[in-house]
Order: sequence, then C-alpha cells, then structure tokens
Amino acid sequence: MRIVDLRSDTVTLPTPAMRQAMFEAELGDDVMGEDPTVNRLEAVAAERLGKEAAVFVPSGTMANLVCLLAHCGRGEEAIMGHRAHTFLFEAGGSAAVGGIHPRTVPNQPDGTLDLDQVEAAIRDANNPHYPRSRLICLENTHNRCSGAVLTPAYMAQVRALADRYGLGIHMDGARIFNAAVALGVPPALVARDADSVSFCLSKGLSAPVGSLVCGPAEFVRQARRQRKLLGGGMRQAGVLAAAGLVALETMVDRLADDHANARRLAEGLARLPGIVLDPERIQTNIVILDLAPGAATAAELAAALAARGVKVGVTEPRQVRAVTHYGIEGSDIDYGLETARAVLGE
Ligand code: TLP
Repeated sequence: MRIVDLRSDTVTLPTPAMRQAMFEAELGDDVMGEDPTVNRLEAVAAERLGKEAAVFVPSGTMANLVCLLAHCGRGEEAIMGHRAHTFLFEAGGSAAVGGIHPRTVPNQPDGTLDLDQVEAAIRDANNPHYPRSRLICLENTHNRCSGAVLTPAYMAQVRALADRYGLGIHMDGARIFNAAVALGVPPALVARDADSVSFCLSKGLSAPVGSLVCGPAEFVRQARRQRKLLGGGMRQAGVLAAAGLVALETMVDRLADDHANARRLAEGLARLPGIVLDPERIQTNIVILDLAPGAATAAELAAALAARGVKVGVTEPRQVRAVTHYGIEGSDIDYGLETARAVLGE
C-alpha cells in the first residue's frame, strides 16, 4: 500500500549526503570540547542565527529546557502561550526539574501573544505574594497555531516590552528556518530580538537527531552546564552533528516546497464537507483543520485515512494535523486529497 505520512516533519529520514557525512565525520569527545564536527556545527549555527555561541543538544525538548533553566531560577516565572509546545508537550520539564512557574497567556490564532495581556501578566517584583517574572517564551513557527510565523516587527515590540521590565526572551525556534523561508529574510533577523533561540535539525531539515541552543556566550556556557545536568552531554556526537551540518547547508531552501505543498493540501481539504479550514492562514508546513459538529471525529477520520495509507495526527477530538516535509512530493498531496475525498465525499 502507498504510504503518505503527514503525521509530522519529525518522520523525515536523513538524506544520502547526510549518511555519507556521518560515515566520514571527524570525531572527538564533545564533553571535553574536542569533537571537531560538533564544534563546527555549533559555530555555523551561531553564525546563521546571528548569536555569539551555540550548544548542540539531543532534542528540541532538551533545548528548551536548558534555556529555561539557564534563564530562570526556582520560583521564578516564565510567561508563555497556552498553546506553546513548552507548556503542552514537554512533560512539564521546566516545573519538574527547575521549579519554574509557567504563566500562560492565550495564543492568538496567528501564534502571537497579545502584548497588553503579556504586560498584565508581569508581576510586581515588590509584592512578596508573587513569583518573580523572568522570561517571555515565544514559538516561531507556532506548531499548534498551524505553523504561524512571528514577524521581526512583532518581535521588536516584544523586545521593547521585555526591556521595560528587565525580562529575557526565549524563542522556541524548532522550525525557525521555516519562518525565515516564509518571510524571505535571513534566520538571524527572525532570531534578532530573542536572547536565546532553540532550533531543531530533526524536523523539516531532515537530520536524524539534534537541536541547537543559540545565544550570548555566557548564556550558552550556562546552557552547556544544564545540558550536562540533564545527561545530554554526548561524547562522539560528531556522527550526529555531521548530518546537522549537511542539513543547514542543503535542506533550508527546499522548505519552500513544503510550504507550497501544505498550502495546496489546505486548499483542497477546505473544499471538502465537514472540514473547517482557511487555507489563506497556512504560511508554512503545518495544516491544522477542525471538523464541523456532526461530521466525523478526528480519530474516525484519521483511522479511515490511515486504512488507505494516509497518516495524519489527531490534535484534539475534532482537530487533525497534517505536516508536509522532505519525502512528501506533489503527487503525495494529490493522493492525500483523493483519499480525503473518498473518505469524506465531495
Ligand atoms: N514537536 C513534535 C511533537 O512533540 C508534537 C511534532 O510532531 O511537531 N518545539 C516545537 C515547536 C515542536 O514542535 C517540538 C516537537 C519540540 C519543540 C520538541 O522537539 P523534540 O521532539 O526534538 O524534543
């Protein structure tokens, strides 16, 4: 059976060039700072994001966690969207490990936080009842807001607010290269107003494993210490970093194809009965659709599609997510749409 796997861009497999680079990678002990391939990846990542330094970590979850631990102490508060990956899907790590208090503000459908609401959430530092506000966390692109992109203009407003109150800004940039490609600007501009940025090599960029934390040199030194604390100090990690370097060199520009495929998928799906979806809102590679009351549930739709080889994710009882990525071609989008038509009717 033909399989079209749209569950996530995390399912991408490494390219032949990545496997070759992994085979040939020059290696050393990275905890001792001696893996030349990891060192090169960290230098390239910092340079791409316009930051002083970077540290390679095993996952996006750990990347966000080391950043939160480096920004906030126990009993301090991090303001984040109610749909933030860090809030929803990271096992409560910052609270469990760091004693960090998450304070949510509603995400707007475009992935932003309303800045008046953020300001209202900032605590009075002189009132002993309150945790101390320390950090604003943003996500770009925003996974649960259908891959929405935060603009540099919005980020500049967040920066101004954070500076007024002496807060830091962390950007969960798991898909920051999707944001940069969609905006048509360098990733350093997308990252400019964040103090720290995490990004993933193992999503749309198709490397098998790994994320980076980028920021000022002293911050990255702290993040490296937190990585060690969490057990994320890896030894000959250059086998992984080698694939990451190929990802940064060869897999960024093609993200535009994923965005075009996602838009076409959304346009086709929006025409089907029971699907509530505005294709104009799809800016990158994530399509989230709602199912109208009375239509199939998300689990029923996902099961019916999977029985025909089209895999999608269930994000809520009446919500489905489809993600385009390397390995999904235009013909796979056609097949996905044909299958959805067969399941839901025209
Ligand atoms: N997201 C995964 C799932 O965990 C939901 C996905 O399939 O999209 N930040 C953002 C914005 C993410 O979307 C993810 C992964 C992470 C962080 C965590 O990355 P990993 O999976 O490497 O720990």
